[in-house]
Amino acid sequence: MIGDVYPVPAEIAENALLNNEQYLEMYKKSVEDPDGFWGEHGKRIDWIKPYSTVKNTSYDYHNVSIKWFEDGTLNVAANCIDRHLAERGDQPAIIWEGDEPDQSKTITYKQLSEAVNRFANMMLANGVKKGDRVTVYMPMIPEAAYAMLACARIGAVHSVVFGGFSPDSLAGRIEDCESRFVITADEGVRGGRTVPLKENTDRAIEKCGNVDKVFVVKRTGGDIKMMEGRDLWYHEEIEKVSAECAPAEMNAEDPLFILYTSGSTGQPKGVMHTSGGYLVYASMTHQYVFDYHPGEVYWCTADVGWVTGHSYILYGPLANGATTLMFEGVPTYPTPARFWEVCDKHNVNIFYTAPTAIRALMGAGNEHVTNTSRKSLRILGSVGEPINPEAWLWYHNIIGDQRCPIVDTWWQTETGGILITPLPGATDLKPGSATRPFFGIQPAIVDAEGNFQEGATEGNLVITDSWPGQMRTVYGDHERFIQTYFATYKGMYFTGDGCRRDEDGYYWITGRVDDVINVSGHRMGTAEVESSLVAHPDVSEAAVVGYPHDVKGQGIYAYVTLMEGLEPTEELKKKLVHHVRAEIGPIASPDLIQFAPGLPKTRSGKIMRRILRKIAEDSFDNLGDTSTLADPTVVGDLIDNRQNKV
Ligand code: 6R9
Repeated sequence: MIGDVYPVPAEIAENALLNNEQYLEMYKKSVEDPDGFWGEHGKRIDWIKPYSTVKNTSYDYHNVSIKWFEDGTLNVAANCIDRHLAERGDQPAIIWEGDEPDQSKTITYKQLSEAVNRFANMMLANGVKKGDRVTVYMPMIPEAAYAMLACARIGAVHSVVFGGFSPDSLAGRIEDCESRFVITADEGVRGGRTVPLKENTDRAIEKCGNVDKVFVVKRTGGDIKMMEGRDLWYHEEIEKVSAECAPAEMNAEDPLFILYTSGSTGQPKGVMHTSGGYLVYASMTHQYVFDYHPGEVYWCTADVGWVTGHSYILYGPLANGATTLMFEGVPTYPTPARFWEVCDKHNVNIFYTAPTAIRALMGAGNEHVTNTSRKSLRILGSVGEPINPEAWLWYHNIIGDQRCPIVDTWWQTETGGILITPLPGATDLKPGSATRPFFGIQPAIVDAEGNFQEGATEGNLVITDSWPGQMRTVYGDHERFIQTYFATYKGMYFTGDGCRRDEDGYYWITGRVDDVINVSGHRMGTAEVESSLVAHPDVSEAAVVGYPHDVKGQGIYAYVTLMEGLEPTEELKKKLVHHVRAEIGPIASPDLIQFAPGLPKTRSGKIMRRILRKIAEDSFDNLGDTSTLADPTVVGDLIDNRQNKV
């Protein structure tokens, strides 16, 4: 029940890697002696040249600098592949489940090794060099993993762009990191529909230019255009190169990847992660948070286009020699039983998904679940947004048959890995709480002025010291990195999340406190949607806020002021939705559009989003002070015309 505490089940406790006492002891050491703690745990991966220093970090506002294991050298791909070959060469590294239920295949560590080496040699043969940025715009097929690992093998920096993004969004990301290489597929397939990835790539390159080579993987055999001299078929090129490729020796602080993410202002930022600390942190969190035991089948349902796919489909599990399942499709295709059928088909032991998927499947009815066995499941995980206790309980009672602990893992693209989470054998669970910090993580709650709040309290979540998986900079803009994360509360990393801490020291994330909205676990900056809307010739002004949505968590609510003399029609609304989809991608589609003759503004012209948020949330009685508005009468009109939930 909501409010109950769920203790560690006896059968989990028996075999768990860590119990509560061990957690407490390790946690204490990790924060009291970070050098000693990470110096020891850094050895969990293979180094070419061992590090002699561990932590060298400064959160000083004037000089933010984050370095871990800085004189060590390693290769991330060799850690994810080569070092497992002797012991588990024939073990499945990746189990791929296609969009259609009759399509699946298994890639052993040996096969992964050959595929990645060929991929790497193909890139080298076509001019990709250490340090070059390579954009990966791929469906969820094994070649996406090969591409990322091949970059890591030769020291190229991948920038994966989610396949649901539009040509414009792709172009912006190619341009921002000056990427001269793109890896894509002819088409993707999801939920029975095709996605024109190559065509989108062509359109993106028309906009941004400067791309030398496009490597194209054949997924569907669909009709696409290949540009002579620029576009190369992967299946042809890998035949021309050897299956041996020596891993590049990389410094711990050499970049591993860039991943674009939305913030409260401006265009998406290129979050940059480096090699050594990231891999140590991803692998350690994967092992302990999911209580991973050798031989287990682990499935994270994310897309590799998001950070969860980077750290917990690819790098964490493979560094640990795990078997990781990669799913091309969607939870409801062909039926809402798909997830559980896949669990039975591949004997999945650990299952990690997002609350939005759980809520959608919850609405589809229990018979889709109860017709499957799910006996192999041991641990369940949640990520991406706060999980409401109702969804937690359904996940626990119906999916896990009350046997499986749920790890509600809080983290961000910026953090590289999980920061606040239960550990299956150590933590008593409370539905809706991400519970306690992982090793080395020092969360704190501050008020608006940055004063620490002690004990049971609520406020803004900050982290007071660095951990190895933390992002190092915003690609090409270190100042923006400092301003975004270290300027609000000087000397601390500001997460952008609100948070409550209860009397047991458990953390409850309450959601973003900035202008970022979380739609189905995906981050969207309101500013991005606004600038897309105002780019439409019919729009004079737009303001976008989030509102509570039963399945998506938050929906996108757009207030739009039209150009003088234009008629507000339903058809125009559809046009605007279509426009945003085409400009950014389907995930940015407004759910509701309200035409507003005027927006509430202060006398200095600042839009008062607080009021717009309240109206979108349907809480009209609590609008706060509206007396400072330039024209207080607009508020009445906005309330009268509030759009109904769909
Ligand atoms: C990993 C990932 C980060 C934002 C984060 C927060 C929300 C993620 C959560 C959660 C509550 C959880 N978030 N996990 N909120 N409980 N377990 O999702 O990264 O896409 O960068 O989003 O997602 O608001 O700040 P990212």
